[in-house]
Amino acid sequence: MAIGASEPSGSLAPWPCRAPAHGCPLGPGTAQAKRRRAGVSLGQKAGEGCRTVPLAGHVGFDSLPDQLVNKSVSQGFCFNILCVGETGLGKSTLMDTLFNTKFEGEPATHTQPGVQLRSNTYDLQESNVGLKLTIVSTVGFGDQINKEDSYKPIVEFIDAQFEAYLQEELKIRRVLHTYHDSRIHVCLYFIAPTGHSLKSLDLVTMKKLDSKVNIIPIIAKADAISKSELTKFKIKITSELVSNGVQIYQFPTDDESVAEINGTMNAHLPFAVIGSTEELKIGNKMMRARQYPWGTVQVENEAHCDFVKLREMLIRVNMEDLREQTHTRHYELYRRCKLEEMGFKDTDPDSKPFSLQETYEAKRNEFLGELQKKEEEMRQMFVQRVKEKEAELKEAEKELHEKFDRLKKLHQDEKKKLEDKKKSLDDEVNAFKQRKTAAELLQSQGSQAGGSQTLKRDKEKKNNPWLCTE
Ligand SMILES: Nc1nc2c(ncn2[C@@H]2O[C@H](COP(=O)(O)OP(=O)(O)O)[C@@H](O)[C@H]2O)c(=O)[nH]1
Ligand SMILES: [Mg+2]
Repeated sequence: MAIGASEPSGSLAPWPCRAPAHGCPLGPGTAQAKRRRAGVSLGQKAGEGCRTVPLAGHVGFDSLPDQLVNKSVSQGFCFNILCVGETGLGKSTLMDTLFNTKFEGEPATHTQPGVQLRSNTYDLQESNVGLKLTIVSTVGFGDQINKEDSYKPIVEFIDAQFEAYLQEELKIRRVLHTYHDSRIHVCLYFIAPTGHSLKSLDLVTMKKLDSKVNIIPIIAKADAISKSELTKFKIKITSELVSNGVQIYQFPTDDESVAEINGTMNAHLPFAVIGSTEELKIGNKMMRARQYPWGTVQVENEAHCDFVKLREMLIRVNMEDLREQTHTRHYELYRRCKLEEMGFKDTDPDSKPFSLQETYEAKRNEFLGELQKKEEEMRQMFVQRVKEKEAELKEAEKELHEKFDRLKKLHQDEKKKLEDKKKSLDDEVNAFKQRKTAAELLQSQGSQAGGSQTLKRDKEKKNNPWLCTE
């Protein structure tokens, strides 16, 4: 997407562009960056013991800054903006207005269950300078009943970008010059034009973010507030930020070329801005403006709002400082905390320098010691468990034996009882058989005796027919 160069139509003069520092080859070489980053002490150290010698003629290393400019221009730049603010405060509109284009994107709804961050990257071109611009916007911010954790996804997102950069930096084969740096360079914090005071959500969120990102607070939709109210509102916001210890980004005043304008602009914070994608014909010029039944608000008119101030400060004057502060202050803090958390230190307990190698060795030994200790503990635990299991098994075996013995005895008793019973039954059967044999014998004797008597009676009946036998 190509964007044409736009001249500031406000009264601010075009300031000289500040030289880029980190993350691009331009940084380390520029006099400005050197002065600001390394400070005097480093310069003195480097110069110690060196003799200044005059040159008899032109050598050519005075072209070094040009070489660096050419190199970084061919590589291109990247800039990442985070817009934090309630839904509908004009974040998307302001981005379109700032970059004089229409970034695609659907307007967010107020029905989000939580806060999400939506990130879009665009390639922009102005003259021969390429810019990879990432715009991250909060979706659903301020739309929930419970806003206690609304800041968390934002903090997590910023940390995730630092972590990704740190991981790239720690790689053996790192490619930082082609790496897409997604660290947030500036957070535009959109304050609702209430004219009262900051909401607690705004204070809490800014407080949580101030050590992680450069915050520029802005009063959104400034056309909704009168001039006198706006002055009071700005004072109120500033005093609330100070009393709550919220550190907002200050435009740097240590560089002579921009010290004056930056100093003046610091006093104008928070900027009151108006956004519009609508172009209206004012006089004989087309201008971005908002039209109302009672008149027209011009976005780029400094008597109407601070939009031009914001654009100049953010893009034309301090874009490189924002990038540099992100790297040297915020990322450095994240990196330090993270490495300390991992056990890395610069000095030993006696404040002697500790090399990375030594730290690694110490950490490795500590880890191995811990591993051995854990192994020993596990071994002990295993032996203990085996012993316990063995005792349990022995107990179970004993119980089984006892049960077996009991059953065996029971069985023997039963068997003995049955044998006794069988014996008595056998005896009974034998006695019965004897009685039966005796009875049969008696019966057969009886029947023989009965037969001879009948014969005798038959004979007597023949001889005496009148004899009655019954
Ligand atoms: N009055 C006024 N309305 C604005 C301004 N900027 C944006 N708007 C309007 O506010 C509404 C929401 O804007 P949008 O950019 O989608 O808000 P976002 O949800 O914060 O991205 C749109 O109707 C815009 O036209 C402004 O500066 N003043
Ligand atoms: Mg939006």
